[in-house]
Amino acid sequence: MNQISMKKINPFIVLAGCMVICGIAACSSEPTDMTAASIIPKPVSVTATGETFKLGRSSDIFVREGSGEAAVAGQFLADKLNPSTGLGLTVVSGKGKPGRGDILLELTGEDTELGEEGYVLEVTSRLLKITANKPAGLFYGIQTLRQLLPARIEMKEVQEGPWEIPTGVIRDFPVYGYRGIMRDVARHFFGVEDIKTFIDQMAAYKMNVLHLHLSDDQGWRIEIKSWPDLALYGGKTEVGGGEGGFYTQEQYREIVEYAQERYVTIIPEIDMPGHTNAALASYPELNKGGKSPELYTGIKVGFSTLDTRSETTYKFVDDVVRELASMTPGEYIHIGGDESLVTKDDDYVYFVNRVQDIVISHGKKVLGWDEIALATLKPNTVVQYWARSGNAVKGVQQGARVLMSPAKYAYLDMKYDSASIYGLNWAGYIEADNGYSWDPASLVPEITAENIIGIEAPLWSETVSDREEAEYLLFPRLPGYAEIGWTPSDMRSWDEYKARLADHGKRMEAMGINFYKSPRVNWDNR
Ligand code: IFG
Repeated sequence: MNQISMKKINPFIVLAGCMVICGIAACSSEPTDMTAASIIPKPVSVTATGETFKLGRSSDIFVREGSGEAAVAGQFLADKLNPSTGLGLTVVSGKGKPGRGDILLELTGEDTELGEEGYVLEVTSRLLKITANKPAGLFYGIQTLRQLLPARIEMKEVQEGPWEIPTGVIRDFPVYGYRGIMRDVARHFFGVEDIKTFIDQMAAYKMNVLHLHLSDDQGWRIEIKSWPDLALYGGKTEVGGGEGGFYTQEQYREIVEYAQERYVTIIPEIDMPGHTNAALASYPELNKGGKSPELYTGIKVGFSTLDTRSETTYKFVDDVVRELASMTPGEYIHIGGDESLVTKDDDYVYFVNRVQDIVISHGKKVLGWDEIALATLKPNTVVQYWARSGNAVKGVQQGARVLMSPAKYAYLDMKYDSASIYGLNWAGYIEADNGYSWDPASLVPEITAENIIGIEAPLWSETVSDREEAEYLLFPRLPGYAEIGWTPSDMRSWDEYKARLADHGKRMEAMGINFYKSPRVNWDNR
């Protein structure tokens, strides 16, 4: 056997050889394990095939000839990838075949299990393909694609490459069709740009409903042309006495359109008969006795009520609902109904029954806080469980579906702990793990999965007045609610999720989100 004698081998050659091999090894730090990617919400199934797909200068986004909806999705993707990659990706419609490094977006419509929001993401070393039945599915596949790329993809200025994605197949679709957040723009007003920024943030986590709490004791935030002083006077201030504000109908339509482009449905809430001081202060004729109260800038609740036995009140409600319905493409209008502590029970029930008929007469369905279950619910009315499960169960017994927003687990205005800078604590503290570790379908025994339309996490704004303060409470808990709404509960555990959430710290930073660095998460993932 021709043994190579060790004394003949030059040590420097051995060293050089090792460096070359290490060099190759180092450049092969390419991502090849798709199951190691930190995707939130966790997809239903991920299969890795162990190679790497590379986006490069020659990459394009292909859509089939004539598929306008796929082209819109493609442009959304290009607008998200180009600023940080500098690759100048363009959408190519119909001409030629996708080549190495291209992305293909295709509406197929054959995979019933995917429903309207599901997608399949197939990545080989040559091609990245997203297929779906409906455009929303393409949109959600794109959100997953963003999370398969390094966090720096979310930066607004050009970053160093490479832009590599592990190969494999993801099949994914949501558990609940209603995955929502509520923003209270009444206690403190948040302008159009803040709301648009938030819509982008929630859509990145596949959430699809934004409930806007547009009126309360402290402010009326939407222009109603037939009752102009509601916004002009009732919108003049806010908690703490600041300048308040309101959305003109044009601005509201702008928000609705921006949301629709991101598959987010806007649900407007006019809270009544309680929480109505701003409206009562704007129009004396709305008050029993014809005298208006002062504008209110504190944070007490339960002290106001509309005059539920006055026909002027129902003309007011009909005018407001008509104008709101005419600029709201979504199927629901939220009528509030919470904490009507100075409304007599029979007056409250009479009011809720009549207001349901008004909303339905304008072609919309009713959503309301769980107290509305004390009334006779119309067939499509949905009860939003926030405080008393007994009310929600009364709703189920009437055949209503339930929107799960249990304050103890889902109220984003609850402090993380006693040291939190913002937030309240009447429902208890909600750290990142508490907000994640619950299952809507087993929280209340009498409320089962088929009774549940979905989940919503409300951010009441008594203690937050601008985007950074709101983001401190919204994140990092929002991704957890997104996952509860999307991913089967038997696939979820805090111990596994918290490592993925930790990886999203860099992603939230790149998105400019002022998130709370919860000590329950090992953000350095070391
Ligand atoms: N409850 C009130 C909100 C707000 C909240 C703050 C509901 C439905 C307490 N009603 O939650 O207006 O004040 O945590």
